[in-house]
Amino acid sequence: MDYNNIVKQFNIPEELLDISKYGNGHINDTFLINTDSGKRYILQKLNRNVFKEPEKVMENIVAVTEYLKPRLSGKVQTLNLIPCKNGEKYTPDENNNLWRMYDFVENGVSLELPESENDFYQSAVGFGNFQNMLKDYPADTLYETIPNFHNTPERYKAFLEAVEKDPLGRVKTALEEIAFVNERKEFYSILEDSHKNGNLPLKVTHNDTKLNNVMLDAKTREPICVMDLDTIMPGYSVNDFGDSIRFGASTAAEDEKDLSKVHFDMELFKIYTKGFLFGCNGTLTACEQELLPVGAKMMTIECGMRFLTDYILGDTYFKTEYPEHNLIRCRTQFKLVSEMEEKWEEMCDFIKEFSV
Ligand code: ADP
Ligand code: GN1
Ligand code: MG
Repeated sequence: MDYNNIVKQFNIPEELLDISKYGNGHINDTFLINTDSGKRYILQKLNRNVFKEPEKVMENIVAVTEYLKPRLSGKVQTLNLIPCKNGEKYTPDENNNLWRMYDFVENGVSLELPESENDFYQSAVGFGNFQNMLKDYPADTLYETIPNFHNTPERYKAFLEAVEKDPLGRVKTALEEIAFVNERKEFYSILEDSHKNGNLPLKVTHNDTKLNNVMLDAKTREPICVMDLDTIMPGYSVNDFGDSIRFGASTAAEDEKDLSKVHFDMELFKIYTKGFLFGCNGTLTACEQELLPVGAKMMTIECGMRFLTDYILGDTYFKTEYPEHNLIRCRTQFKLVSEMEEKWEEMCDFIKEFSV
């Protein structure tokens, strides 16, 4: 790949010094760019298989980041997209891959697991504040760039189709996991039903609130930038809460093979709740608050279901490092779901107590 030529398409005064793979995202190809002035940039190859309409993804990102810029306070930043010299938001390469560039957010850390309870609390403040800053943004002006992204009943349908198709004969290696998903099918429509009944509002949501998608200040550990804005779309706030719990309130990595190390940590759940509600600054409705535990379990089982679906279909969506990677990932999610079910009352009681 002629990275020099790609970098030359962007409107920056510097020359490329070196380029290296960066981060742990499952979707795009991310690179860190060092330049001759010392200024650093992020260069990303957009995943065209995941983002079928990249123009719309970029329009959402531009619209939201431009909206946020005048509303930022303190050290909080938003992603800053670097346009191409021809004014476009991304540039194609000779294989028709699309590349975009951002300023590198300096002096921060992006974590795979919280290093302290405070890290997790601060990530919650960051994502809650993000929601708060966007509370008046008209949700219906954003494109739905991945249709039904967190529509769990639709995800369940896709899962059933994959099991039915079984193109690689992998179903027989995941029977227990498949049963786990089927046993919980009544659960999947709770949020969609609540929305249809007029209770759960559609808002502007991030939809991918993993810990590694928020940058914390390297020194103070306060949130400085919510990143990975590809999935900004209308959605449910409880899912933004839930996806963070799924990833961060676990005692182990998302792809830990030893399930005895994987636990849902109630303390981390409580800490995240406090930080998120603080960051949201009163913007959540009573219904949204009550459904926070449902959001946590929904995102965890949905993500497990998505990993399992991808495993069955041959790992065409998430990046994987070995053939069972998605199966291993789905197992950690289901272990967390089981423990959430065991601690369900405590989760709900805490939310109730904390809300009054
Ligand atoms: P993916 O969609 O593949 O997850 P991300 O946009 O999340 O891609 O980028 C992957 C990782 O790269 C992030 O988790 C974060 O650690 C890092 N990253 C992304 N954008 C920036 C940025 N502008 N500045 C610093 N780090 C970034
Ligand atoms: C993907 O892009 P990344 O790695 O931040 C995925 C999320 C999943 C997550 C699981 C666009 O997030 O929905 O929850 O992996 N993003 C997309 O780790 O599908
Ligand atoms: Mg990411």
